[in-house]
Amino acid sequence: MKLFRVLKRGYYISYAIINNNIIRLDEDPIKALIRYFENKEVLGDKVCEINIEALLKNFQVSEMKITKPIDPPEVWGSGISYEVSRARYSEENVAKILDKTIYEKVYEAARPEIFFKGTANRCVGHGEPIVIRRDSQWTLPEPELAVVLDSNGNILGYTIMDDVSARDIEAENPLYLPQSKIYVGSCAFGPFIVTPDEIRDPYNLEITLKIIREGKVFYEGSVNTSKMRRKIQEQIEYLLRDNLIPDGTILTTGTGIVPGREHGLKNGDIVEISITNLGTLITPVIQK
Ligand code: DO4
Ligand code: MG
Repeated sequence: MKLFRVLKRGYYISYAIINNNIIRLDEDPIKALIRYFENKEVLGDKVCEINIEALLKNFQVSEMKITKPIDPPEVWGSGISYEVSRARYSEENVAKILDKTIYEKVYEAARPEIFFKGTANRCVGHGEPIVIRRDSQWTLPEPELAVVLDSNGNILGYTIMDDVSARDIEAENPLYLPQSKIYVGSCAFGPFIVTPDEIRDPYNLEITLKIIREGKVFYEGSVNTSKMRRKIQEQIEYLLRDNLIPDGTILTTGTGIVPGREHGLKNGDIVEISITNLGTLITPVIQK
């Protein structure tokens, strides 16, 4: 099933796409994901009047506006899970431990980097603006495969996430990581949550990033999730160690596409992230 949500006249309405039918859901989308995970069923009526292509392209069709598919109570991130992020993060003038940068160290270590990323009110959905904070001159999108979890760490679904990061703030001092990662508009996800029965192999998904500036492709990059060194189950296991997570928590699994200083985001850019079977997440960029 593919889950999406719209806002209509101030109300959220959730839908599931199952076998090309669009079902209007009768319950909270996180509960619907749990029901589907447990019993492969949803509560709702069959409908067919939504033009999804138009909604994805224009973000709004008549009174319906697409929005984030759930309100995640918590969002967590995992970092340096690809070789390319180890290398690119290490290019900055960063702290070293016994001659290795902290990023080289964490890439090789048994323990992954797991960090708190935010809450629902810091996240935006498809068509909604991501933010460059007012004290950052170098902010990057981080296109990532993310998993939606229940409180036991079961994967309820997959989605596209942009772990937007103020890279200059983190590069100045790694203790500034929370300020680089957690602020309003620092996290975008969607447009869908896709259940595991529709994702045959999460380690064979192509992730692509485009930054569009003034109508032209300003940056383009891609990576396959086969390059993920830090496997998803391992990340989940560390996240849950002596830690409680609520149903609907999102864990984003790290970036394998790292544009350089010359490709930082600017006010007015459009960020497009696509992942095989998960669709394309499009967000405009605003500088505060
Ligand atoms: O501390 C670095 C954060 C790394 C990250 O967010 C990633 O690798 O995706
Ligand atoms: Mg990241």
